[in-house]
Amino acid sequence: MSDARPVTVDRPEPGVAVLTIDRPAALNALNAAVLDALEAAVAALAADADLRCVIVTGAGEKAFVAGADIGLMAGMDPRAALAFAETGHRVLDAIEALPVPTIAAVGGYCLGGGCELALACDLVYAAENARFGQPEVKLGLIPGFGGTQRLSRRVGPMRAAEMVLSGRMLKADEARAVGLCLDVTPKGAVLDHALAVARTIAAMAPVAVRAAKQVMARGIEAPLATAHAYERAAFANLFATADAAEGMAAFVEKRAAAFENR
Ligand code: DAK
Repeated sequence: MSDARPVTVDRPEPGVAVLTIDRPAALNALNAAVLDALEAAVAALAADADLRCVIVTGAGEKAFVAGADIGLMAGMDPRAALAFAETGHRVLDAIEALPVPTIAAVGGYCLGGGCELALACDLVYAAENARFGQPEVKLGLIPGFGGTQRLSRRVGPMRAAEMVLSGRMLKADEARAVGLCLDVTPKGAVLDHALAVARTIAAMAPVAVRAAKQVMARGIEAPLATAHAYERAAFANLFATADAAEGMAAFVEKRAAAFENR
């Protein structure tokens, strides 16, 4: 609950980690302590071979994350702001680069740096009280943690422009309609929903899930022919893994597969 431990890491079930931004008194706003704690937690998760899926969420029902900490930013000069933006980019890039799937479980406000945090995750689910937005222009700012770029890629340039230029907040249903989130759950139920998806992912062949994530992430930034080459190579490489042999053998033998992550 306290700023002394602004990010908690739980392991509710094997292979699944839940990262909780835990600063509810400030609607989980991202200050330096939160970003540092997030960076350390993500670095530890990146090195965990037993990990299958990561969920990112915010403490309390009122907010996922209401943005970067405005009080902190109010005292910054351009140099400090650049350092802050670089830290934010580094942390969100590290989340995006995690080798396993990441899921944002969004309840309440998901604004500014919070929306950017959700955008760094592979999947986003929202409770019906979720509100998504990039309201930085109201403060005389623009998104500083990747929002001007990741948002366009996820929802298309015109919808992103509308959000970034007007600061308008989207309710959960509208966010789903534009592709900013997937399913919308009742209030308070989004973490359980994310856990169910994480459980499903965790039951799949780990080597395949990691390969699929990597190929999709690299491919989207590459020309199509290059991206197809990534896919062919990764597909072929899986035939050298025990898990692919096991998965196909289990299907042929009509039994459940027992994957070993190798
Ligand atoms: N930062 C700091 N504190 C925040 C906060 C935030 N983003 N959002 C809320 N809080 C704090 C409030 O100050 C309040 O604290 P106390 O007064 O109780 O001490 C507490 O959380 C509860 O908030 P409210 O009392 O305001 O709650 P309401 O239900 O009335 O309103 C709200 C909820 C989400 C509509 C409202 O709090 C709000 O408008 N918050 C600000 C939302 C926002 O503008 N978010 C975007 C932040 S800007 C960059 C790097 C990064 C960025 C930009 C540039 N560079 C370095 C270039 C990113 C920018 C952002 O994310």
